[in-house]
Amino acid sequence: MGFVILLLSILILAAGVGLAVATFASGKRSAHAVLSHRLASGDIDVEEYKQRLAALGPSRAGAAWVPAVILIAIGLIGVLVFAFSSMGKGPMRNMMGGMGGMMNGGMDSMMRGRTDLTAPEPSPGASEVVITAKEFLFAPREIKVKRGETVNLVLDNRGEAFHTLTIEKLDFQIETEGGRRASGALTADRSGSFTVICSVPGHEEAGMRATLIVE
Ligand SMILES: [Cu+2]
Repeated sequence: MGFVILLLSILILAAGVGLAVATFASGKRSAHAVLSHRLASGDIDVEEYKQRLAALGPSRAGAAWVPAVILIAIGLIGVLVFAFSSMGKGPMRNMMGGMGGMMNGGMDSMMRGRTDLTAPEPSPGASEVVITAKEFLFAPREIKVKRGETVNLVLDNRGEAFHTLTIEKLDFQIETEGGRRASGALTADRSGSFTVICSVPGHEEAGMRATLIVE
């Protein structure tokens, strides 16, 4: 949009300059200019010049410049408007983009929990550990895996809402809409007890919490 305005302004500006040149050229050929020239070259004397000038009436040379001046003014204003608006655009856009990103991130995490975590694709042949999710719990509440062993964790979302199965300490998350399944390969390389939650805000507090025990 801004670019179109700039292009239009430049065209108007060019037209104005063109008209100014034409006005200047035609001014040189105007009756008044011819009279002045004839006076200067001694073709006519001052008396005759004055008589002819009076007969011609007032010069319109000034008025001839009006359209050119208007066009140039409009063109310049357009270019300036574009310059000013694009001056604010760089940082402005970044700011707006940042704000938009923040808002999107906020909205996203409201609806979808952690958006920065994923899980590797399920590993073919690995054993499956299915965890059922619904509003608002996981079942079972405790799962066990062996350290170093790859298992495919399956989130069976039997609820209505979007849920995640998130193990923050292992950077692991699978997620899915209600009524669907998601799975990912989990290889825990250290033993211990890890908290499993749904990362959608409020869901953990509502009861979507389980424990992964790595033996
Ligand atoms: Cu949830």
